[in-house]
Amino acid sequence: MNGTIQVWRGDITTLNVDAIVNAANSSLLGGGGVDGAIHRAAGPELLEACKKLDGAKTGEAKWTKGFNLPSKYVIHTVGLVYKKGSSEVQRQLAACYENALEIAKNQGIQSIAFPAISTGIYGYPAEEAAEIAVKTIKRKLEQFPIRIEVTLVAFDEKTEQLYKKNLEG
Ligand code: AR6
Repeated sequence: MNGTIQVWRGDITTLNVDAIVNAANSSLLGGGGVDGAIHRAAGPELLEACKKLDGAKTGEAKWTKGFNLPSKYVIHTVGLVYKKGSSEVQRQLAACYENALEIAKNQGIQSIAFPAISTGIYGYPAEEAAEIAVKTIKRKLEQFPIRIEVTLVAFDEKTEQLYKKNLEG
């Protein structure tokens, strides 16, 4: 694996990394949850930059600068609204992590922090989402051309424990 994966609990908007990932919706024009927190902390210039992105589909990722955030970039990815029994959901959630890391590779980003995409308002079960996040990031880092430090940001203790369990296993 070319890089490291660590777990950190707290507010992603405070992290001093090259890029933080935003769990956005397809409009890429802001919302609640971590999306709202990122827009508040980055300031109004972020919304202006997002307006130029022309939205994104589920699983896609697009980037902007971080403006007033400590991080240089924000990588906006669109999670999925969880549907029980859909075989698409695992693939779509994995695509969020893969496409965000693809941008990191192309932009020469050396440190990136992810929130637990889709596990809030979009309702993806935390256990399964943590497993997919860890598996997908590990697989992607096997082929990564440069070293990258990945931080999995947990906003609550349950998510923190799930990440730790999956990283050990
Ligand atoms: N730092 C880190 N993690 C956070 C923060 C924060 N400041 N705030 C919330 N989380 P959610 P989704 C966690 O709902 O499920 C928005 O309206 C939260 O505890 O933010 O992908 C968008 O515009 C949870 O674990 O995103 C979309 O419409 C995780 O971040 C929709 O919500 C994701 O929760 C996306 O829903």
